[in-house]
Amino acid sequence: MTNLMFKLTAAALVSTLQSAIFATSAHAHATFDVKEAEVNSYQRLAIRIGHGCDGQSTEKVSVTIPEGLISVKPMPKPGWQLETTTGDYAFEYQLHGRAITSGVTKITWSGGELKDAHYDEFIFRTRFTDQLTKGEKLFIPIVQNCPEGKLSWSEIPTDGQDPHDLKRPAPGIMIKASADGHHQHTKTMDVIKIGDLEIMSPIIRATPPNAKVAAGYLTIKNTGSEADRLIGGTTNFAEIVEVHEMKIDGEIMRMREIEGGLEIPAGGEVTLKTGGLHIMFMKLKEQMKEGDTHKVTYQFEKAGSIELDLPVKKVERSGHNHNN
Ligand SMILES: [Cu+2]
Repeated sequence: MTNLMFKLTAAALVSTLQSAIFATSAHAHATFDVKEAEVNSYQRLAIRIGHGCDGQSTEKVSVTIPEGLISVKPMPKPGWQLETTTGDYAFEYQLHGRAITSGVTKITWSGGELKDAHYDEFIFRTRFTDQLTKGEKLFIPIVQNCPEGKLSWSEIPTDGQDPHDLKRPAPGIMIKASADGHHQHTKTMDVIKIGDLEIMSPIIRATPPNAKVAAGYLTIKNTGSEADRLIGGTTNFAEIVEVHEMKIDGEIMRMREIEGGLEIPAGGEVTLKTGGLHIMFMKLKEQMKEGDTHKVTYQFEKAGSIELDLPVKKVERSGHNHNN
């Protein structure tokens, strides 16, 4: 279960990292005014730039918006040119009954002058979706440009890394559950057994027309005494079926195949869900329409293969528990 270990370690490092930031706040890094945010809520975030690059003025500040933040609106700043880049999200979000599939992915304020001796804030508003993992820190990379050179606040502690080694940490925001607490999805699905494994709530996520990929989610419990691995699958509606994880790579949130498959530890349970581990159906041959079912064969290293009839569902993000 490398991925979960990574997350736990990263979470453990965060508090240390936090104190490191405070300890050196005299040489303030690029930080946010806000330290935590609830999912399914709008938040105003101010990027605080505490110094220039080696005495030089800052003339450009840009922020890369990670997956899971939508409805991004930057605040214009007198004396600075504002520019946004938009792009497709990896996932589809539901907001007020509408599907949101793209939006601002990068904001740049440029052409101004913030002297090394001065301090300023760069502000944007965004919605934190419940695709974000609660209890973990979301890192938001920021790049600060000066006439000669730049500072890239994009380092993220990885498994086993001492956060004190990070010279340029990406500022992070702790993700909290929404106060109404209604978004937990109930696990009342039928349990499908294969060997020592129990599969629950396997679904395919509905896609917009012409989508090239679709995601699949499920929970796998291992009641045996040996670890097993989900190594892939096959289906008629997509050419490739892979098990993916999400990782921040430099400044970009990327997904990639888990090499060697996803471990289901003995006595453990692994949930593939939005924003994290997922099955990726690639080179889709048809649209995944809500209400349809499709046959998919999942393959485990020890338990073998199992063919399932998977329902296509719209994955809601409204924060309430629809009859899922
Ligand atoms: Cu993927």
